[in-house]
Amino acid sequence: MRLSANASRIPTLVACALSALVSSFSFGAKVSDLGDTTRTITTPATTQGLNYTEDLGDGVTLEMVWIPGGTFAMGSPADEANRDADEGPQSTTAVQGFWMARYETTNAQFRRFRPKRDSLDSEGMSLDGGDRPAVYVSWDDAAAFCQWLSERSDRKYALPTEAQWEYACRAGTTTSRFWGDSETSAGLYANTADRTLKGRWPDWTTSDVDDGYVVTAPVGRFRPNAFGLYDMIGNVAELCLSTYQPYPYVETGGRNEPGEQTIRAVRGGSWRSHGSICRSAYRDKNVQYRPLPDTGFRVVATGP
Ligand SMILES: [Ca+2]
Ligand SMILES: [Ca+2]
Repeated sequence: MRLSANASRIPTLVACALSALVSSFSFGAKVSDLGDTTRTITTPATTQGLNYTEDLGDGVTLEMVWIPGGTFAMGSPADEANRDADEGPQSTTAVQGFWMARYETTNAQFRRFRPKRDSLDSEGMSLDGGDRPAVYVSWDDAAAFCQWLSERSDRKYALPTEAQWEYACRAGTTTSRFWGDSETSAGLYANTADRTLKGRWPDWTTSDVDDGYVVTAPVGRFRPNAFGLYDMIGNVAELCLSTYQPYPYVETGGRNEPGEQTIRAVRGGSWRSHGSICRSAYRDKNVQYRPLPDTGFRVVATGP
């Protein structure tokens, strides 16, 4: 991986982890950010052999990307623009390698589990297209989907922990977004509350960007991050396995255990989110039984 202007901004510890992380990547493509930085996005090459596709039947598949393990600075630095207090303190967090779905779980995928389910609409705008992310999915619904997947596979599926989610979203970056720090570049990388939405609902508070979508977009329409993951920021906010607890993040203490009526972390912002909160470190939360029109999920997997 060729790091350009941003290299000097990466802390030593993270840089070492990043170096180990990307040592297996064999090629990259230079991408110019419209904001304040230019950086190099790498595409996993030698690790692509670890990627796999799960056949869900009826022509529906689930594409899984290998995320190499590493260490990263979790949370946002105190001087990050629009930072919320719950994003700190930052802590060095280790993540073992795992697979993550390349896309948010779609309605077509979820209907292989619950054939009659419907993602409904938002004020007359349909959310139910087969290639759009499933919404009005509670944490309990998402966990049940993971259990169903695990039973038909030799791998164990789950929702990502907050550490897995943020590590995967950042993909080696320490900027506020995986594309840099620019809020106005969001239209290239993420579906957020933009001018398109304001055109439909003028009273909404939106960012001065244009991504072309009022509500959910079909998955994979925007640029991916360096791991090849799409829509990590925006489109639908993503349910995590982790309960919503103060930082520093630790794996122990029941943070990632099952529960009932528990408040769970939700990450990445959505089509309803202003760009100021569509950042890698931003944390939202929701009680696990409540379905919402802008909240969905993607799965992770471990196993042979
Ligand atoms: Ca939008
Ligand atoms: Ca998302």
